[in-house]
Amino acid sequence: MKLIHEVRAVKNKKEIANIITAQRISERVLGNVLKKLKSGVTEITIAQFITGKFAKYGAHILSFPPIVSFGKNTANIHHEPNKTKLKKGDIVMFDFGCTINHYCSDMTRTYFWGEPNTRQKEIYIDVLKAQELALKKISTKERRAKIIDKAARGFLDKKYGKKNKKNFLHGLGHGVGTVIHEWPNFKPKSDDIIPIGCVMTIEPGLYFKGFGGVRIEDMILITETGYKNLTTTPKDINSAIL
Ligand SMILES: [Mn+2]
Repeated sequence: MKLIHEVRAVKNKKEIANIITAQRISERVLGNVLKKLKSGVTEITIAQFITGKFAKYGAHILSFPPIVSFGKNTANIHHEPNKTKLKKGDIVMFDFGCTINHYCSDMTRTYFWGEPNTRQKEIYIDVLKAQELALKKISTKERRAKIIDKAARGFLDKKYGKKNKKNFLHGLGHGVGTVIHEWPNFKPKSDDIIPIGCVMTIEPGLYFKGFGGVRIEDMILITETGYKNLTTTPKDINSAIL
């Protein structure tokens, strides 16, 4: 017999359509946000702008309170938007999503306000590479959560050494449905097998206290042949430089 969380993880067409609609609205909001950014604007102003835009587009219930972080605040994965002002050279992180008919979306994008320095750029490219490695693993029909997590984490561990144990504290991703974090989970010790038809996030990150962090999060649908990426917002390094 299948356990309830296993049944719930597999989405039907209608559920997937709701998640995709929620994601498209999020992408539209992110587009609005990028135009709204200017030096001196505060995180809280942008967070309120995000909530307002979602409401305007008919998404009144969000997946979770929007995360907006500037500069070194990007190193804190639990950062709550405050009066920090955007300034040239900052890393900028947005993590938000909304619900449509109770189904959530989830996305993170990291940007640079002005040309990034060498270290910022390197971290971004490595996080993106880690995400690509995980996606590549899934495209080979790998379904063991810990092996998929390892594809991304192994690469970052190798490059950033033991310190990385402190820098990539969260799992590689989680199931998304009527709640924002649901079974299954990409984690180093997870015994989960990812079923076909479930929606997962792939969200590697690197965080350096006092410097800043980068996380790139896409939402994917696990398919028979691999996966379908439900996130369309660009994430290449050039798109990340504002
Ligand atoms: Mn997430």
